[in-house]
This record gives sequence, structure tokens and C-alpha cells, in this order.
Amino acid sequence: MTSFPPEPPLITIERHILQQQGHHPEATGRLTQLLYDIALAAKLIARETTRAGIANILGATTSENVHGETQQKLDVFADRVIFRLNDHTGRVSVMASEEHDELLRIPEHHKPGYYVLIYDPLDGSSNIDVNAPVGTIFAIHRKRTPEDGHGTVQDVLQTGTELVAAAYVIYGSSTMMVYSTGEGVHGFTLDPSIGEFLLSHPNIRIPSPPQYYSVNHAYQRDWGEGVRRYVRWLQALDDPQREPLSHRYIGSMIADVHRNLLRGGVFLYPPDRKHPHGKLRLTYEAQPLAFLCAQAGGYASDGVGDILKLQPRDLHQRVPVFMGNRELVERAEAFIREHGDEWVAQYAAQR
Ligand code: P6P
Repeated sequence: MTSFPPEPPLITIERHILQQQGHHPEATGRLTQLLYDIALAAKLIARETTRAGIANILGATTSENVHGETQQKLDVFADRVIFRLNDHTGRVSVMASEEHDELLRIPEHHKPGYYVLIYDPLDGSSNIDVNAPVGTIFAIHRKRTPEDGHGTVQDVLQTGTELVAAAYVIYGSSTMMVYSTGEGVHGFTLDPSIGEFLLSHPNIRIPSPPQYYSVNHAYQRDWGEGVRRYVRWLQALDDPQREPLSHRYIGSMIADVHRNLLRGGVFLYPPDRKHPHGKLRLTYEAQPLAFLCAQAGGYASDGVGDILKLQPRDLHQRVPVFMGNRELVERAEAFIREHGDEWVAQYAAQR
């Protein structure tokens, strides 16, 4: 009798999503369809990222986004594709994007739906022109206000503990989509020759012991005492008996978080003199990635406590991020408590 080596089942992301729905007899299928739409958006964006140079959409536009950042053409393309795929399906009541200051209302001639879709269309886009990995991040909430009608800012500004699902797509050496609906984290790799995401990383769990830490050392002189001592600990500078973690930082959050999710590690973007609340956004970067990190057995903190428990006050508010193996993140919180940290303290005062 021939037996094959153990491999993940040969299954597309659509079939996997449908199987996950099967665990919920009460499900209507709306979330399943929304996740299908997100997978399609990922394929369309992947096609453009892999041929950016050829398609002459490399480089920056003349426009700026709400943060005063020059929009890369792929940013604009990704933002429009995600909106256009979801503005008419009747599954989404309101959308919000990193690229727009205000909420994105469902057009009047379409019926708004039940879910809230928040997204960063192309995170790390400054890396596009140097061919470094970039990514798309999705967060999905249920509408909290009465079911019919357009979603409101209250539907968008929910805690991460209320998330129904989250996903990211990383456009790197291959294109991967990683998602969770609260039943573990599952990774799919795109086979562009057939246009299918195939299961490649079932039930992702952050491995231990961790291998990496990711932080931008250029800001070291502006860190507070607690963060400074924590990073020294990660580097084992004061403990010759302990092996340091390897430093990897590519300046694209998705790529750094994805590596740490698969290999074990911690990603941190702490508050400092120039970034008193950190740089990363709560609703469409930190919350969805914290949800996925927690589903993979990890933990995400703002240096004080669980990012998933933070109540957002503004769509684009920034938050300090320490994300990865629980033991590493809790150690960061301990260093900050024990030694104090002026920038974390200033952030915590308005938390
Ligand atoms: P810095 C990309 O612009 C981004 O938003 C994240 O993807 C990334 O982790 C971070 O900023 C990099 O910021 O200040 O280290 O260049």
C-alpha cells in the first residue's frame, strides 16, 4: 500500500472559508461571500504588484493621502479595487480606508449590508519601488447600529475583541493570504497560473523559542528607558550566557509580522520623541494584526495592555505596537513597568 508524506489538504481558500462557515449552522453565508470578495481583491492587487514596473504603475502619483504621504499609484489602485468589489454587494454597510480621511459610504443606488470593512490597501507602499514586500490588511466588524441602513462611525470604532474576522495579504516572493474568523489562522499561497489561493500554512501557531526581533534602531536615541532596556535584553547585551535574538526589520509591517508569525519573534514600533503614540494605526493595522497574532497563540500590546481591548476614538489614531510571542511581549510590558518609560507614560496618560 503506497502512503504519501503528510501535506496540507489540497484546498482553495474559498472551499476553506466555506468549511469554516459549516461550523456555524446559524451562518447566513454573508461573511463567507465577503471573504470571497476579499480574496478576489487580493488576486487583482497581486496581479498589479507583480507587474508594477511593466504596467508603468510604479512610482508615486502627484496626490497625497490624508496623512500627507505621497500616494503610490499601486496604493490608489488597491484602494479603488477593494471599494469597488464591496460597494454593491449588499454585504457591507460602510467602509473605511487608510487612504481616506472620512468613512466610505455605500453609494445610494446600492443596499448597505451587515458588515463593516476597514482596510489598509497597501501597507509599506514606500517599499514598492525597491521591490520589497508590501501588504493589504483587512478588518471585519459586525454593524452595531440597527441592522438596516448605512454604517456609522460607531460601527467602525469598535474594540479588536469585537472583530469577526481579519486578514492580510503579503505580496512578496509569493503572494500569500492569511486569515482568521476566530477559528485559528490559516495561510494560502497564490498559484497565479490558475488564479487560486491554495492552503499552504494550516493552523499557524507562533513557534517558541522565538528567533527574531524587529524594530527600527534609527530611533534608538529617542526611546524611553523601558524600551531601551527591553531592546538591550532582546540583544542579550548584558547576559553573555543567553543567545540574542536575530534582528530583522524590512520597514513593511506585514512582512515583519508575517516572518515573526511563522518563525517566532516580536515586532515593535514603540512611542518615542518623534512618534509619541507610535506610528502605526489602531483600526486598520494594529487591531487586525493583533487579532491574527492572538489567534496564532501570540499577544499584542501597546506597552501597557492588550491592543484588542483598546476602544478607538478616531479612525486614524496611532498606537504603540509590541506584537509576537506572548512571553516576549509581556517582557516588554514588564520592562516598561519596572523602569518606567517617558514616552509610554505620556501615551498612557491619554489612553
Ligand atoms: P519606519 C510602512 O510605511 C509602515 O507603515 C509599516 O508598514 C512599517 O512597519 C513602518 O511604517 C516603518 O516605519 O519609521 O521604520 O520607516
